[in-house]
Amino acid sequence: MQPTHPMSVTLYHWEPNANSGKPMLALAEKGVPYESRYLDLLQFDQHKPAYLAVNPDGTIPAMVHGSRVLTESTPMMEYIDDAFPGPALKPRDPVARWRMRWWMRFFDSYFAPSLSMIGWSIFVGPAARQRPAEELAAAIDRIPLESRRVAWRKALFNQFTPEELAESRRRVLFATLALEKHLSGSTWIAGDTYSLGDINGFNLGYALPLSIPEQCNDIKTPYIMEWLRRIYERPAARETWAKGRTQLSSRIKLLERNPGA
Ligand SMILES: N[C@@H](CCC(=O)N[C@@H](CS)C(=O)NCC(=O)O)C(=O)O
Repeated sequence: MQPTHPMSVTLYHWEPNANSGKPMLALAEKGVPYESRYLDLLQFDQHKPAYLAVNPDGTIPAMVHGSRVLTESTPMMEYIDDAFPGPALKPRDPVARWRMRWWMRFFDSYFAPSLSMIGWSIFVGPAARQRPAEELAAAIDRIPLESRRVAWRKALFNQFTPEELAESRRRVLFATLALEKHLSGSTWIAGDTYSLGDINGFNLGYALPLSIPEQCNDIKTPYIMEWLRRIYERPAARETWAKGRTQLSSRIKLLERNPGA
């Protein structure tokens, strides 16, 4: 498809998952065509010179719109909503907008770091750990941000402490219960309208029923389950998750109402 906007959009991303999935789904909801540049996080593509020339922090996602480079997935989603035509992804009502941003702050600063620590300890670390130790040490040395170097070192060398992991699990459970309570009285994160808050929460939580099956399921969290399924049924979500290449994003199939149908 030819770009229909005056300035073309290129998105550097990994799987439709967590931070990468946020602008992917927001662009799809707005109907904005974009050039997709897939970076394999497990191959450390995000620390290679070609990408550091785009985002010197070596983190994904990054979006290039014309000559402008945008980073940070949540403000990037706000930019996408403001800069392009298409359906509004922010409610007009100030209270609903505040609520959307309240939840995005909670997702980004509390829920996501805890869930991410668990994901890095059980998926990213073991998946990337297959290579020789010297190669991994050299890969870590090339990471520009100190905070990401620490995360990688812990994941690759299995250094998350039992206390850290227990605290993350406690936070994930607390946040899941808070979300269930909220959705029991609200169709969408911001109220009556689908918004960036839903896009943010979906990217974070679409696989919760697999990550914490005892606590997130049709009996214990029926409102979360229904909310996840409603988002997955949106054409933009189908289109976005079809871009996934690994088992990470294919976990989304657990949201099919009629598996195998
Ligand atoms: N706050 C940033 C976080 C970006 C970030 O850390 N992304 C992760 C992937 S979800 C990443 O790039 N990890 C690669 C690495 O640490 O090497 C955002 O929301 O965009």
